[in-house]
Amino acid sequence: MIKLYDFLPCPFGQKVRIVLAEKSLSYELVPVDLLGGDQRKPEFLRLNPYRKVPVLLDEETIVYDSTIINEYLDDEYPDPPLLPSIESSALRARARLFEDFADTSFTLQVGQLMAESAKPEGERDPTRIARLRQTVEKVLDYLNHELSGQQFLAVEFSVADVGFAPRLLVLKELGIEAGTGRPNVDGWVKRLLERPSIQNLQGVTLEPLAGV
Ligand SMILES: N[C@@H](CCC(=O)N[C@@H](CS)C(=O)NCC(=O)O)C(=O)O
Repeated sequence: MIKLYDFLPCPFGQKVRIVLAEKSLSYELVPVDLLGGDQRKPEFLRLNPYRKVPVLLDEETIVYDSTIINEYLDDEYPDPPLLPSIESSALRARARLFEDFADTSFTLQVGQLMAESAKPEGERDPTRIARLRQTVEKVLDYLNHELSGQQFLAVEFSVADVGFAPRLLVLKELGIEAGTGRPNVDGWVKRLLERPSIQNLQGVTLEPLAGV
């Protein structure tokens, strides 16, 4: 039985839960209370010395970091595949580049915007909010360009799309209309929302891990 150590609002854990659902893999969810400091307990540090969720335990195999977990799941449970075929190295690289780009240039920035927007009015920094909003809008413009003529970022649905899904789901609540003026993003988001793995994702909320 697979175990997933996770904190439901974590967007990186959400990436892994989308992949587990896409592959119809059953698993036990082991909650890690990040707000209560569970990640610093010795028993958790034995699983992940970096003190972060998600961590996947598959029999004897321990894997951490959402990107590496999702690649492990695709290697170990290849059906349905969530990376382009092994013959298409260039397309596999494109999927990996977009997954990395989602983590480093979108998810974190949306998280910062969530954190800043959640502050009481007097403590909020409107300049920072405007800057973060502009960054997110620029990423959406770029995605709109890259999605031209294709349904998903690497032709078929893949880990690249999974990488963006968790934070795409909160944009509306932050007042950002991803699809407005971006027809390719609009179609893409609609296609993502048709997938039960994304529709039924738990923990999609602006609170309480607003800063991550
Ligand atoms: N690169 C990691 C990032 C994981 C991460 O940042 N997890 C956050 C929660 S969303 C965490 O566990 N934070 C705990 C801490 O920093 O104390 C991944 O993709 O899994």
